[in-house]
Amino acid sequence: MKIFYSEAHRQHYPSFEVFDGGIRVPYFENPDRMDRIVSALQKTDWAEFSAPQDFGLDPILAVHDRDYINFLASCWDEWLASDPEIAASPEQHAFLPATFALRRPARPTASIRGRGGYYIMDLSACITAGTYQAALTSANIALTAVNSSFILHNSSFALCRPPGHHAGKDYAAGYCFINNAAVAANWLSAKGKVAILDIDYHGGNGTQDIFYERDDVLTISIHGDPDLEYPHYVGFADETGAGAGFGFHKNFPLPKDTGDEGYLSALEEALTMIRSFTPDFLVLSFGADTFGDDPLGMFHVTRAGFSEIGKKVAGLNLPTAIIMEGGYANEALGENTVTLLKNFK
Ligand code: OKP
Ligand code: ZN
Repeated sequence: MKIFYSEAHRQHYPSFEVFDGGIRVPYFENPDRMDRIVSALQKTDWAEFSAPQDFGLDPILAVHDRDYINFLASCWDEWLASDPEIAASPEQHAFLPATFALRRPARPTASIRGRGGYYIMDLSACITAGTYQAALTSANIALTAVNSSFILHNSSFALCRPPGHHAGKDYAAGYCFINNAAVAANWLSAKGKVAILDIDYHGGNGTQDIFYERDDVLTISIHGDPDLEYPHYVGFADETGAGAGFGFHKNFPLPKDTGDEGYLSALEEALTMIRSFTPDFLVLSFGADTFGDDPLGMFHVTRAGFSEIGKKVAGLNLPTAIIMEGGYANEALGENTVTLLKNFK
C-alpha cells in the first residue's frame, strides 16, 4: 500500500493546549503520534512510503475562505510583531486568543487577537512558527493520496498531521487548520462521486459544515454524542444536510462506553447508506481515538474491533484514501493503525 508522508509536520509542535477549567496540558496532538505509526508501518512488508506532491493553493481555496488561509499564513509573524515580550521568548508561546466571536454576525476585526477569536473555535488549535507550512503539507498528503488512489484504482494511506476534520471553511478547531479530507474529497469530486466516512471518535464538524448543502458528496460521521463530547454543538442525529444537501449528511452520535458491538452496528448502517449512494470513491477520515485506552475518548473499541472495522469498510470494494485524523494512545497507535490498514488493498 502506498503511504504518503512528510516530515513537515514536525514544524507544528505547540508545547501546550488548554483543557476545560483552564488547565494547561502538554499538546496531545504531538509528533510522537506519527513516529509510532511510521515505525509500526516499517515493520510490515507492504508499506511503501512516498513524499506528497505539491498541488498549490487552488484546491485548498476551493474549500477554505481566502482570508482565513491568509490569517493562518501570517498569524505567527503578526503575533510576534504584536508584543516585544512575546518576540523575546517565542518558544514559550503559542498563538491562542483569549476572546472568541460568539454567534454571528461577527467580523474578523483588524488586530491579530481579533482575527484569532474569529477564526479559531477552541483552545486546542494552537498556532506556532511552523503550523501553516505543516498544515499545507498535510493537505498535500491527502491530495496526493486521493490522486494516487484514483489513478491506480486502489487504496492508499495519507499520514496527515496536523489532522483536519474539525476545520471548517473559515475556522480552525480541535488540532485542525486545513480540512485535509474535505480538500481532497472536493478536489476528487470533479472526477467522480465521493463519499466521506469519518470514524474518528470526535464528530467531524468541519467536514459536515463544508459539504452540508451539497448532494454530490455524501458525508457520514460516527462519534461520541455531542451531548457529552467535543465539539459539543454539532454532530447531532437530526442534522442531515440542508437545501440540495438535505439527506446527504448523517451523524451517528453514540453513547459513552460504546464498545465493538455498538460501534459495528452503527458502522453497518453507515455502510448501507454509502452503498446506496453508489460512490466511485471513498475518503475515510480515520481516528484511532475510539480505542479503549485513548486519553481523549470514552469508547472501548478494541484492536480486534479495528480489524473488523477495516474489514467492513474495505468490503465496500471502493478505491479508498484513508486520511489520518486523531488517536492519542500513542503506545497503541501504530499497531491500531496498521491493524485497520492491512484490510485494504
Ligand atoms: C481532535 B480529533 C478535552 C477538550 C477537547 C479537543 C479535542 C480535539 C480532538 N477536554 N479538546 O478529532 O481527534
Ligand atoms: Zn478525535
